[in-house]
Parts: sequence; structure tokens; C-alpha cells
Amino acid sequence: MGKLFLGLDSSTQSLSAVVIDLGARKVIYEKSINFDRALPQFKTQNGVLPNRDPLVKHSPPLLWAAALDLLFAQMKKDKVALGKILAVSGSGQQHGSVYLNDKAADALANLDPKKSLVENLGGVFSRKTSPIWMDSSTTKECAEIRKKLGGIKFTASRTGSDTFERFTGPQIRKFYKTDPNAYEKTAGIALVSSFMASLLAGKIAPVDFGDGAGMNLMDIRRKNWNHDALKATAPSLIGKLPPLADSGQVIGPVSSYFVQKFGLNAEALATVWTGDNPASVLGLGLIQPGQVAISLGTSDTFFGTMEQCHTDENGEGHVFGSPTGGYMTLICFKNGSLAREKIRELYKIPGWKKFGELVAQTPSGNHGGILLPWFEPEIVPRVNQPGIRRFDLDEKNAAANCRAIFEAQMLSMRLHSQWMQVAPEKIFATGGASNDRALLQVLADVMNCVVLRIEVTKSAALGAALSAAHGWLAAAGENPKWEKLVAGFTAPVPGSEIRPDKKAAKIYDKLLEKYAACEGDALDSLV
Ligand code: XUL
Repeated sequence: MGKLFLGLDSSTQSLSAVVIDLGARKVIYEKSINFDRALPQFKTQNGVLPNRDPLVKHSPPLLWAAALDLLFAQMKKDKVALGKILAVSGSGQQHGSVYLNDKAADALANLDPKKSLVENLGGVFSRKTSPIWMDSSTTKECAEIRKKLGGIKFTASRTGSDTFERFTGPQIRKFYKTDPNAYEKTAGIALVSSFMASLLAGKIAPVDFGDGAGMNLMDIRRKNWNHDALKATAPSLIGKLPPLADSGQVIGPVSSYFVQKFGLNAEALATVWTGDNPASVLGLGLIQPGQVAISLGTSDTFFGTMEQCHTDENGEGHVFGSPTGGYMTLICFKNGSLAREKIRELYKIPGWKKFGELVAQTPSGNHGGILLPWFEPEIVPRVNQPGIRRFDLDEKNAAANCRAIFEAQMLSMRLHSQWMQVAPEKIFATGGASNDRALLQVLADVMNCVVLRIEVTKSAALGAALSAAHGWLAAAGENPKWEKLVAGFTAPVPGSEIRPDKKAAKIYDKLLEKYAACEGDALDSLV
């Protein structure tokens, strides 16, 4: 058996583990614990606590700790060679925050293996629930912080993003405003990622530069806490935040809790965790600038590594620290498969296969027809009053509308990713809709770029395992190279390459101008 590393991913609905054998370049174990099903006592729905206010989305941090116990117990039962694992790292859903009191550090240092993590941690929280990334109840706080930082452009250029409701800074501000006593009693604020790392390490863990950039608190260029942002958020915040560090950096040996209870090796290293999106960059092997991933899921996301730090003046996209040391970008479009699904329902199209066939039957550029895809409020561009709009497009033509929705989504991605100043060299497509070649051809033509399909089920946990390996090798005095480390773990699906059609690409260059004009008119009419 070669060198084994464990990567964990604490996501909204589940906690997953991936164990890799670095020498054999293989994933040798995968497992997930679904929160609602495995831990019904926490009464979550899809990992979130029900709330009367639809804008409020919280989860109990003890649920995540309980899941960690369950997952280790499962790995032991499945006879995973836990004693052979050299280092552990992880990733967490981004932006969510955990509020700890002054008993936390002591409790973490003295985790009793005869008790569960839940019993050990019962008294360490200054706030029982954690706001997570789905929360959108902080519009007021976003405006307050943005104003103090000098507007959208300055907020983005300092912290990597404009203020967003789900980002941690606005969430902390809301907590301070609504419960100042509990805020005062808060000794430490962790992200989901650093909270989970703290359990493994048995001490308060640093926040990494990837997840730290999702807080509106970190100076994106200097990679330290930005004092103006801290001041704009809440008083005495610096004393409550842990240090910032590279993901994968060694914190120390794993807590003896996991050694005694589950048989982890006493010399195994606990390392700094990151956010799920930065970890996915590693898990998908996107370490070269110019390699971009487009995930066609519930929402569509566009992300990749970036050499130089360019922030978005319009405040639509995000810049995070990359686990490989530089920067990564992320743009999240809410109307992804959600909008495609709506068109499918509207035109009673029986399945996705038929949807793809209808797209293939229609010409590139749809004779100039445009459909703005905002069935739901959109993040990029910001649209609070949803509604689709058609321009030169026959509402009765089902095939043209199928093509129009996907063309609109891809044109919007191209338009709203221009601020990155990186022309993609290769696009890796993942997610449900990436199964369809007709859709991928549209993507290749709109972006005028080669598209390859990539299938990794647990890209964040795999990325975390690779980060653990990187941290362990660096601590052993080696100089690990990311290219070599990720090689062999992820590869595009054989035969999935799609090249852009030169004629179609020209049509889209022109259509992009029309799309931008239609979008501009629609946004103006919404003001
Ligand atoms: C990214 C974001 C989500 C969560 C999902 O900004 O909010 O992708 O990280 O876990």
C-alpha cells in the first residue's frame, strides 16, 4: 500500500470522504453521510433548519460534528486503513460561519474519546445555529458595508467581491446588530471549513485564502485581514478571527480523539481546509490558468485559476485565493438547469434527449432570436424582478426556444466573464446538462474554445485529499508540484472533445453584441 491521504467535504446536505493512494494515483474509498437521513434528530431539511422567514437559512454546527463521528465510524466499519493515512484535509460549503465562546479552545484541546463530539462540544457555541451560503437576509448589511468601503468597485477591488448576502462579513454584521450581547460573548468566528479543521486538529484552525476571500473581510491582494472591512462590519472583530493560511498547510498532528476512537495514526497530520469551490479546482485538475470549468447544474457556475488578481468592477464575479497559491474566479448564475427545466415544461418536451435534438435541429444564432433567461431572480446580472423576455423570437416555436435559452445562458457567461481578462484555452464541462453533445457544441461555439466533458462525482473531497498530500509532502521537505500531484486523478471523458465551428463562432461574436444590448435595455426598464 502506498501513501494514503484523506479528503473530507462538508457540504450543505452531506459529509463525504475520499481516500487516495498517491503512489497508485487512485481513489480507493468514497463515502457520504446524508445529514437529513443519518441524523434526523437535528430536524434539517436538505441540511437546513426550517425557518418562517424564507430568506433565513441556518444549519446547526453540531450536526456537522455529529456527521464527522458517524463518517469515521463508517470508515472504521468499512475497514479503511485509517492507521495508514498520512494527512487529512477538507473543504466546506463556503461562507457559512460558526460562533464559538471562550470555552471552545479548551474543549477542542481536550476532546474525550469516551464521549461523542456532540457531547464534547455542547457548551462551546455563542450562537446555536450557523447562517449558511443559502441565506439572503442581509441586504441591508451588504449596503452598509459597501457604502463604508466606497461602493461596489472599491469593495470588490479590496475584498475580491462586492458584498453579497451570503458572504460572512454581512452575516457577522447582522448578528452583531441583532444580538450584540451574544456577539460580545463570541471569542472566535470560524467558517464551516475552519470549524471542521479545528475538530480534526484539536485546536482553533486558520481560515485559508480561498474560503477567507468569501467573507468580504480579507484583503484579496495582500491576503491578510482588511482593517477597513473589519471596521465596516462589526467592532473588535480582529480579536475574534483566526489567522489566515494556505490550504493544506500543516496545523499539527490529528487530535488524539480520532487516534483513540477510530485508529487514525498518532503521527497523521491535520491540515488547513478550504472552501468547496477552491477544492474542486484541484479535484478537477484545473491548475493551469486558462483552464476553465463550467458546471451546468441547478445553478450554472463558471470557475478557474487566474494568474493575476483582476477584480470585477461591476461586482458580479468573485476572486478567491486559489489552493495552488494564486487566484481563482467564480461566477454563479442562478438560472441554470432551473431555467432549462422551465422551458422544457413550458413546451412539454418529454426529456432532455428530445431537448438536445431540438437544439441540434435549429441553426446557430437562431436567426437573431434572443431570450433573456431570468425565470428566477438572477445574481449575474443582478435582477431582482424576474421575468423572461423574447427579442425577435417566435414564442410558439418550441425548438427555437430550446436553443434560445441555452444560447442566452452561454452568451451571458461569455459577456459576464470578460472582466477576468483570461480567454479560456480549454473548457471542462461538468454537471447534468454536460451529457448532451448538442448543448456542448453551442458552448464551444459561443466561447470559441475546445470543450471537454469531465466526470468527477466528489471533486471537492478529491481536491481536499490532494491538498492533504501536498501539505504532507511540503512538510516532509519535498517541493511538490501541483501538475504532477493531480495528474492521473482526473481526466476528461475519452472522446468527449468538441471543437468550435468557425462559422458558428463568427455568428456568436455578432450575436453577443445584440445580447448585451437586449440585456442592457431590459435592465434599464427594471430600474
Ligand atoms: C459559492 C457558494 C456555493 C457554496 C456551495 O460562492 O456560495 O457554491 O460554496 O457549497
